[in-house]
Amino acid sequence: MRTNLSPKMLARAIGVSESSVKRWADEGAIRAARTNGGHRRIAIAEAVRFIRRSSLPVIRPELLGAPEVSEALPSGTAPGSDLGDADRLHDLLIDGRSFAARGLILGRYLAGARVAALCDGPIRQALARIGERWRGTDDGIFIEHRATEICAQALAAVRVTLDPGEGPVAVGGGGPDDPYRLPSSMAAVVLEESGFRAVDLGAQTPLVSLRQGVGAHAARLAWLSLSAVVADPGVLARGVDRLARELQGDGVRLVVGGRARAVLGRPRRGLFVAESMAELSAFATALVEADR
Ligand code: B12
Repeated sequence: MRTNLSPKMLARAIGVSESSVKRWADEGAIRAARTNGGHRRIAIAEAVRFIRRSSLPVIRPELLGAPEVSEALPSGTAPGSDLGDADRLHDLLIDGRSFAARGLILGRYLAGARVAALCDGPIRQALARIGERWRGTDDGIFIEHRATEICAQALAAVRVTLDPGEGPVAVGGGGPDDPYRLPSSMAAVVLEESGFRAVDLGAQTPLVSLRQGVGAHAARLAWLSLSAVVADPGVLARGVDRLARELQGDGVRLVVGGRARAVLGRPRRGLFVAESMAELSAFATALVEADR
């Protein structure tokens, strides 16, 4: 993605006249800065925010610095045309077509889909199908690694377009001994879309390191993804309990999710156990709004 655009480039990308874009900028519908020479410049995060909110289709994604979108969605990014995305994404991931797979996700995002919906929908479903395909064999491990990397790239491409400004900080990661990297990076992008500045400590984060990260960044929210089946669920559950109590004492909310979240057993004080990225998004948005 580019860092900023002229009104002419944005106009051509979305198929409107340059004068319309200039008028929207002057009316404040699009925030634009001025160069030393007095020309309007629109930050890419602002252009993407405007495109998504206005539901305008992107006709020439390459002008936004996202040529992969035309590869995946040759007819443009019309909103609401997402039936069958999980199947398409699955096929692209199986074939290792990273450019088109990234384009599909980025295109849906530009068309206005919430990050959480993309994560809980096509990405989760496509990967679940990939997991079923080689259940009980080692044959598909390279495909699983490659598919994970492609989805991580797509999430990173979405993330560079988000600008949470001076929002509160959230810190999180995957559980200790947990190799799964996507759930935590999804949480980071979902939180950035909700207005948090997210610091992702990645897979295999010891609980004590998560605690340190929260302190170092004066975070308001912490997340933990538990995806792997662990050798000693009791140890993990007690560790999360202690973490939740400590964070609660500091006024920090802890959200835990992931396929293995059931190890935590009964509901615990100071802990929000969520099933999906949509729940995380709703929780985070409410916190940001309460802080305003
Ligand atoms: C990719 C993959 C791997 C890769 C991971 C690469 C990496 N660096 O990330 C590798 C090859 C390492 C791997 C290893 C193994 N895997 Co694996 N793997 C997968 C696969 C295909 C995708 C995982 C993934 O990233 N999914 C995408 C994520 C985002 O989806 P999700 O975890 O469901 O998360 C969603 C929600 O749970 C929620 N959520 C998650 N975290 C959080 C956090 C918060 C705060 C919130 C609010 C919500 C939330 O939101 C997400 C989006 O909706 C899954 C299939 C599947 N169903 O997911 C199998 C799968 C998980 N693996 C499985 C198995 C068996 C293994 C191995 C044992 C294989 C082996 N023979 O060694 C090892 C074990 C590793 C371990 N220590 O646990 C099984 C697990 C079965 C079970 N009993 O749970 C699965 C389900 C495949 C299957 N159908 O059999 N795997």
